[in-house]
Parts: sequence; C-alpha cells; structure tokens
Amino acid sequence: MLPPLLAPSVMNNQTSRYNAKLAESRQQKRWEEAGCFLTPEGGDAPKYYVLEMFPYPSGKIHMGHVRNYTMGDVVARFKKALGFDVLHPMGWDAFGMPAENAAIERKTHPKSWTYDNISNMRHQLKALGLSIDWTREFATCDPDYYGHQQALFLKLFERGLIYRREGVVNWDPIDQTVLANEQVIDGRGWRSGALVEKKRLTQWFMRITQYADELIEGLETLDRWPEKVKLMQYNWIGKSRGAHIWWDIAEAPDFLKVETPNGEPNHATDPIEVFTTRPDTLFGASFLALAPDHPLTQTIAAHRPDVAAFVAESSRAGTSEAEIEKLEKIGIDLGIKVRHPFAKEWTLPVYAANFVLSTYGSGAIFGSPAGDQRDLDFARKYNLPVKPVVLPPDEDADNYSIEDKAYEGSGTIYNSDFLNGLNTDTAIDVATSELVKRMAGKETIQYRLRDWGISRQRFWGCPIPIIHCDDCGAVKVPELDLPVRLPDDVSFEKPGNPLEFHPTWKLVSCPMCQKPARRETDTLDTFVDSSWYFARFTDPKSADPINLVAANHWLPVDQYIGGIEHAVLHLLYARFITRALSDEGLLSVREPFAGLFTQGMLTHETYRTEGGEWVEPFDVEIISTNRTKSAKRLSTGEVLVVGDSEKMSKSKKNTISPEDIFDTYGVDAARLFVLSDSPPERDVQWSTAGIEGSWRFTQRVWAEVDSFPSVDNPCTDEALAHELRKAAHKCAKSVTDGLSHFKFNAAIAKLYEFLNLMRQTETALCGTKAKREALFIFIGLIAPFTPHLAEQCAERLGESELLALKPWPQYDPILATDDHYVLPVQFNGKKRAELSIPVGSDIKQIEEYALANETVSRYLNGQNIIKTIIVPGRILNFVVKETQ
Ligand code: ANZ
Ligand code: ZN
Repeated sequence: MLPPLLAPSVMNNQTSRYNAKLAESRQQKRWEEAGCFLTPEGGDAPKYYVLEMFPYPSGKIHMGHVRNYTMGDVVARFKKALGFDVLHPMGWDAFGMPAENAAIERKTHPKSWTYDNISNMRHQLKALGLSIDWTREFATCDPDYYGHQQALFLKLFERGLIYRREGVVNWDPIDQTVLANEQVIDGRGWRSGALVEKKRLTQWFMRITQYADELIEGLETLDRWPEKVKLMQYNWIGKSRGAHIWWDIAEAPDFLKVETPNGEPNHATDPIEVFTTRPDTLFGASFLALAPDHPLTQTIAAHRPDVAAFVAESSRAGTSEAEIEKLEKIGIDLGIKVRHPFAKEWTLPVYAANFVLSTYGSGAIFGSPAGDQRDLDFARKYNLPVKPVVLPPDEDADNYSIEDKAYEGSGTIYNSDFLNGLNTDTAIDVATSELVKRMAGKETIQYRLRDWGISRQRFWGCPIPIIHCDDCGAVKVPELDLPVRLPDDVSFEKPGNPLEFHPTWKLVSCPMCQKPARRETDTLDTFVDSSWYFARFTDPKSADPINLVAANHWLPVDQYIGGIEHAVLHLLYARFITRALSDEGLLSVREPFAGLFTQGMLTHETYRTEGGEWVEPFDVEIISTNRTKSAKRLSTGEVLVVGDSEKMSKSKKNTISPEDIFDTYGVDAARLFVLSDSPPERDVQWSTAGIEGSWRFTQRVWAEVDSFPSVDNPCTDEALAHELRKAAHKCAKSVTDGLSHFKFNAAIAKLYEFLNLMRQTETALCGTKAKREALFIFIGLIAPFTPHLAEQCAERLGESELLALKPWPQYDPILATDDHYVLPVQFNGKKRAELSIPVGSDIKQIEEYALANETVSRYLNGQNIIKTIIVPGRILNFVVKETQ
C-alpha cells in the first residue's frame, strides 16, 4: 500500500505545481495493486470489447501509437465507468520481415530482437497509463499462439479452404523471395532493387473467393463502420456480372495444328474464352487480346521469337493493376483469326496485349474500341476498326462519331443488327441469351478478389504444419506434434529461407507411412496471425485455439480502432477467417468487428537545409515573421526551409519522440493533446504550442483542485452557485455525448470551457458545496483523457476510493438543459441582432421580447413592419419598409 497523498499545500497553505512524473507512477501503482483493469468474468453487466489494432514490435512506440492507444483507452475507461464489463487487451503482431532483416544485419536471432523490442514497447505503453488487462498479453511469435494457429490451419485444410497450386509469382532473385504485387515498384523488388522475375511456384492458398458474396453482403450489416472502408472492400471484392464468350478459331498458323504425339486432343485450337461485362457491344468488336502469359500466347511464343520477346518484355513491367493502367497499350498480332459469335463470316485478329491481366476473368478480352478507352488506344495504334455501337442520350446517329475518347456509358444500341434500338441494359440480356442459344457463351459473375496466397519463403513466420511425402503427398502434422516450432539454431548467411538450408529441421518421417519425408518450409503470411488474435484474447490461456464460451461472450469486438491503411487486407482477411471458423463451429459470430473507427495520422512540419538535408525538429528554431515562417538550425545556425506538415516519418525526420514528450510535459498532457486538436478521424498537426497548451491545462486543473479548502465555506451568492451547478451538469451532458460519438475534441473543448468558468467563480464560490460538486463532476469527466491527473485530484479532494473504479458522473437532465436559447433576428433577411429567449416562449412572447430589445428598436426606427415571421427556436425575420 502507498502512504496517503499529502499535498504540500495542506501543510504550507499554498498551491503546488502538478508533478506529472510523481502522479503517474503513484497512480499506476494504485491501479495495479487494485487490479482495476483485470477483465471481469461472468458478471451480470453488459460486455464491451475495445480493441486497438495490435502493434508490430518495431522497437519503440511512436506518436501514432500514442494517439491510437489513447483513443482506445478513452473508450475503455468511459465504458467501464458507465458500468460495462470491459475487455481491453494488448498483444504483439510479432512475425515479419523486419526481424529477419535486423537479424541479418546484427547477426542475432529474430526472436531475441523481437522479444527485446516487445519488452521496451510494453514498458512504454505501460507508461501511457492504459487501462489494459496485461494478464492477457501474447505475441503471435509465441509458440503457444502459433501452435494453435497451426491447429486452425489444419482444420481449414481439412475443410478444403486451404489448398496448394502452382501459380505465377513475382520472384526477387536477390532476396530469394516472393513479392506481393504491391512490393514490385517499376519492375523491381522494393527492398533489393533487383529486376523482378516471373516464376512458377507451388504455393498455399486460402479459398477466400468462396466467401466473396458473403463478404459483400456482410458489409450491409456493419452500420458502425466508416462508409469509405466498406466501399473500399466492396471494390476490392469487385463483383461484375457479365458473360463468358467462346470464339471459334477460323485461321491459325500450321504449328498450332499439329497432332499431339500420344493422340491426345490438341487444345491450342480450342475456342478462345473471353470475359466481358458488355456483350451489348459485341457488334463493335474489332479484335481479341490475350494476356502475355495466357497459355495460347505461351504456346505461340515457343514458335515465334518476336512473340517470346514481347512476353519477356511485358513480364518485366509492373504487375499491379494500377501500374498496368499507366503503361502504353501495346501488343503483337498472334497470326490467329476468330469468328464472331453472331456472324460466322466475320473474322477478327487475335493479339497478345500488355493491358490484359492473366489473373482476371479468362485472361482474354474482345476489344470494342468505341466503348472502352484501353481498346480505343489499342485500336488507334494498330489501325483496327472503330465502330460506335452505343449512342449516348441526346446524340443523333448521323452526326455522332468517336475520335480519341471512348464512350463507356449507357445509351441506345445501333449499328448492331438484332440489338438495334435496345437500351444497354436490355441489350446485355438479349445478347447474353442469344449467346447461350448459339452455345457460344454463358452468363457469369466474376470477382476481382483472388484466392489469398499465404505462403512466404521466410523464416520468421508461423511454420505451415505439413509434411511432404513422396508416397502420401501433403500430410498433416499430427495435432499432438504441434506446435511445429521454429529452430533456434539458424543461420542467415545465405539469402533465401533459412528453414530450407537448416541441416535437420525439415528432415522428418512421414506421419502416415513413416518413410523419410520433408517438412514444408514455407511460413504463413503474417496477415494470418492477425486474422484471429481478437478471438484468442477472449481466453488467451485456453488449451484450445479458441474457447467458444469466452468467444461467444465477448465477440464481436464492440469497438475496433486502427489505421485506414488496413481498410482492405487485414480487415477483409479477419472477416473471412471469422466466417470460415464459424462454419467450422469454432466461433459463432459471422463478423468480428461490430464497430470500426479509423483514426487520422500525426503530422509535423518538415525542415530542410538549402542542400536538401532533412533536419529534426529538436534542432530547429522557428523565426516567425508576420507573413512567412522561417527557421534556423540550432546546431549550425543555417537558415532552413520550412515545408508542409506531413505524416511523421523517419525518412523526413519530422518525428517527435513520445518519451521526450512524456518526460517534459507528462503523459496526460500528451494524451490530451493528441485528442484535443482535431476530430479523431482527421490528421493532427503536432505543434509545441499545442502540447504546451495541454500541459497548462493540466497545471490549471491541479491548481484549481489543490487550492480547494478541506472545510466547507458557506455560500454567499446562491444565484452564481446555481449557474455553476447548471454549467457542471451541462458539461457532463456534452462530454457524455461527445464520448459516445467519438467526438473527443469537442468533449475536450467543453472541459476547457468549464474549467474557465470554475476559475471565474473562484473567489465567490471557494469552498462551497456547489464548487465541490462541480469539481467532482469535472475530475470524473477528465478521467478518461488525463487519468493520472484525475486520480491525483480525487485523492487530493479526500476521495479514498479509486476514481478508476467509480461510476461515470451522472447529470441531472433538468439542470443540464438550457433555460434560454439564442434567437437570431433578421431584417429583410439580414441578421442584425440576437435575443436570449426563455425556452418554451410562444410566438407572441417572442415578439414582445424582440420589440423590447434595444438593438431591435434601433433598427426598427423609421421603418414600417410589413410582416413578422417567427419560427420559435430558429429565427425571427422582420420584413420592413422605410416610412415615407
Ligand atoms: C468488352 C467490352 C466492351 C468491355 C466495352 C468493356 C467495355 P470489370 O467491370 O472490372 O469486371 N476485361 C476482362 N477481362 C480482362 C482482363 N483479364 N484484363 C483486362 N481487362 C479485362 O471489367 C470487365 C471488362 O474488363 C470486360 O468487359 C473486358 O472488357 C475487360 F465497351 O469486354 B469488356
Ligand atoms: Zn508417406
């Protein structure tokens, strides 16, 4: 137990400065001793699960973490005070490349680097005073966690949701690893800078596409998610209704027609399948285009060096859709002609083209240049016909033509035989049924979403619990042998995956036939680790991966908080895994996160020398002049260029160290500042003036509390006391509303206002009951934001119970309602005055108040009132005319 707090003021009768450091360690100790933030088990109260996206243990926390975790903490403390049973855990998303890179650079094991970082960052997060149940902490690299994940992998494998297939991957020949499309920049590996190669590799996949429709439909139930995140997911899944069309080959080079030696059918001359969303434009078709890695292109490339060269060149370009979009559209004629499905005598050339993706639809398209910009660019380049077939509304057929801009919208079909006169939508249906009738196509739904490739050729990840046997194939590691642990004796000398080179790790016997076999050496994409951790938190010590009872109690997460950069992948994978586990009977919820909040970033001005070198803020002195802002480098005296405020990043050196801030201003001032300056979904611009403002607030609060006498004084101004009471209850109402709707900055503004009012009534109401009530309400309200200060204040006011355990300040709704409101007064529609009107006044009374008002009568002087329009609560407008 700590000794009681003795404020110096009690002894020497003057207020002291608030010592944040002392208060922080004192109050954190009290919370810890009382076990304030342990998760309540099995109470009657309603549950509330608050979760911030768990951090990657990179080494140190940054200001972005401070803002993210403070937000979650404010919500958790608020809900707890409201009487909810709160679950607010913390863990570490601890696998991934940086640990491996650090291991390579420092010749250590990724494990020691990771756990060292975790212990530093845990220390820092604890310093923030977060109301976290630390007994539930785990890291995804704990063998206990990844062992359970391996068990889940096997369940989903048995269910057919995980499979292996050969696929084309981006291969970085220097780092010896597969790269995601996003990691290929201008054809080079993002880290090594090596020219990326296309490689065929057998990889593990999760069948997320099986859930594509459900994942779209589920979005509609997520009414506490930001619309933009739902839209991004919707577009990512990218559902398109359309048709597959089969184009018969009319002419082909002889080398394609050869018989296969063993008499098997030769597929090279099978009809070519394309996917389209616009069968209504079929009469405008002028060519077919295949992806460079379409099997038919590849077959032809084997016979034609020019095609082979084209394929090789395209494979070097970027692979992401965004990059392909930027490329000049080029292609090569493959020497094949196909028949139009609606006119057998009409033949069209077939190209290989760089803008056709092999991974979408069937990797082949028909080009209808008038209706698609890429097709038009291509047609102009290779002199192919451009026949408009969709007439936009308000155009007439005789004068309409297409120059260099395709018309991609809807309209009336023309130049199109039996489709003439139909609108686009009907024409799509009619064309599709005609294709079906002629057995030349079928209606289909296509998704942009691909199955999720989960294999990584890396060491620091969850080993895939599979053993490859020449006789039995891919065999599951028996559950009793889990976890399949990562080896401790490992070398990073060679590039590539150390699990491959390890002398013994992968050599095992087959669990089915006992013959020598090999362990799978791929590890899991770290997004798998973060796809179910929220379920593990509900009972992190359970012998099963997920304790269904605990998970049913706590899930879904009521409030999830994190960065918008996770709008698609992490949140989509977590939604998918939740559904997959739920179908397996391991979870009951279908959606993991009922409420999602995506917070803005922290930004800071940037400073550069004339030579372009970035300079850190602590080395900068700002010299403000009236118009422009200039700066000087403290260490050298150089003049610096002040740049825009940008996202804090190491590369631009515009970061602020949380530790320095905590040391200088205290944790509470930092917590307050990151929430007070702008709405939580927006970016906050860090400024010294801002953090100093927050620090002054903490000092003023303390001064106000510390100067409050311990004996009651009689009240001499009842009217003022009533005003103060009303203001306190109103403030409680506003802060409660603000916290309920993620309007932290608005809530904090009310607290500033109320503190000012208390200071103004200082002399008149010092020591009165009204003031004591106001102070108690106030410290209850600041507690979620500045918990140490609030707790210290409560102690100072003689409260023996912990504020962290006390209920939320209740307000009296009557006291919290205004008894007057402000009514704007207009003359001929121009605002000229404001009136303070008692709530509930009727039209007649409002008019009387107005006419009695001095400003109003001044404006009325010399005017005739023609009409008076009064909307109580809203507006009063006099329509007036000058008297002659
Ligand atoms: C003919 C056509 C005419 C098309 C027209 C569009 C406009 P979404 O909506 O995104 O699903 N396409 C099909 N497969 C492709 C591939 N592998 N790579 C590149 N483009 C491909 O897009 C469907 C449209 O994208 C399809 O409809 C096809 O072009 C093209 F006036 O077919 B369309
Ligand atoms: Zn075997």
